[in-house]
Amino acid sequence: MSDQRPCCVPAGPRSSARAADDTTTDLPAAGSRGVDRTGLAAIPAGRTALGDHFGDGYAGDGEGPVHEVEVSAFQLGTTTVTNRAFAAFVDATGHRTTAEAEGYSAVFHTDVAAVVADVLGHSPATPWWIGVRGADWRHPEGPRSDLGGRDEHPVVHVSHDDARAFARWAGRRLPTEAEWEYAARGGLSGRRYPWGDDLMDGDRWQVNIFQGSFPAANTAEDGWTTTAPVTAYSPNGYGLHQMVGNVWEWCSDWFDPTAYAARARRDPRGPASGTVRVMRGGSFLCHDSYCNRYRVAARSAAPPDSSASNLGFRCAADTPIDTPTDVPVTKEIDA
Ligand SMILES: [Ca+2]
Repeated sequence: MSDQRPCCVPAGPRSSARAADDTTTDLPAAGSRGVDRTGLAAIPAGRTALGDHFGDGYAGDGEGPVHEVEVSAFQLGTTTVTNRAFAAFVDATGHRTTAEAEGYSAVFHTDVAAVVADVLGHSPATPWWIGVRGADWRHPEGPRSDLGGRDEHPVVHVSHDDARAFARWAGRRLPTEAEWEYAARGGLSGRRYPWGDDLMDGDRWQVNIFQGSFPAANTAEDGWTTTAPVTAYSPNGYGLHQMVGNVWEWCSDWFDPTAYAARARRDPRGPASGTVRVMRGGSFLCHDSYCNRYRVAARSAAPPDSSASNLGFRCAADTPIDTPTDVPVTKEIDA
C-alpha cells in the first residue's frame, strides 16, 4: 500500500494552518446547571492493546506499533452529536460555526445540492471534494439541501473548534484518541471492528460505508448514501453506536504519525502541539478499494478549522467522583 492516501476530508487547511492553540471558545460551560449525562455510556477502566493488529493500515497513518495502554474510567457518548442536539446548542449560545463564518464547506461531488455559481472548485489531491458556498451544518449538501428528516443524524460540517465549543457548553469534552480506540473496541481484544473481525454479519451490513465504485458510484447497499441516523446500527459491547463508519469523529489529540512509539502507558493525551487534529472511525465515504479507515485502529487527521459533510464528533466526560472506579477490567492481550 502507498505510504500516503489522502481522501477522508479535503486535503490542506481551510485558510491558514494555525500553530498550536489550545484555547477554547468563550462560551458558557455547564456550570451550576450541572452536567447532563444523558446519552453517555460508562466506559470501565482497563488496559488493552491499541494499534493495527493486522497490517491493514497505511504506513503514513502511524497505526503501529501495537502497544498496551491503560485507560481510566470515563464516559463517552453512545452516539455522535445529532443535528437536534447541535441545534439546541446554537439556539442557546448563538454559536456560528467555522463553515458559516467562512461561507463554505466541502461536499462529496455526487451529493452537491447547489447552483453552479455556488460550486467553488475541488481539492487538487482529492477531486471528489467540492467546495460549496453555503454548505454548513444546516445545509449538508449545499444551499439546496436542509435537515428535513435528519434530526437524529449526526451533525456534520463542524470544525474541531465547533466541536470543542459544543462540548464545553454541554459540560463535556472531546475524547482523547486513546480513549476513543479503547472504547471503540467495546471490550474486545485485538479485533478489526467494534464487533469482531468480519465486516458483514452474513449478508447484513453492520456499518455505513461506501459500496460500489469509489468515487463515482455509491450503490448504498447498506441503505445509506450519506449519513445514517446515529442509532441505525447495533451498538458495541460498551453500548456505543457506529464507532466506525457514518461520520469521522474529532478527538482531542494533535496528530503525529510517530506518536505511538513514545506514547505514555497510562491515559496518553497525544503530542503537546501540532497543526492537525486526530479524527477516527471513518465515514460513509470509506471504501475498501481506496480508504479502509473504517477500522478501530485506523487514524486520520485534519486541520482544526476543517469541515466536511462526513465529519462530526461525539463527546466524552470524566467519571463522577462518586462513581466507583475500582473495578478494573483487565483484558487478555492477543498481540
Ligand atoms: Ca452507505
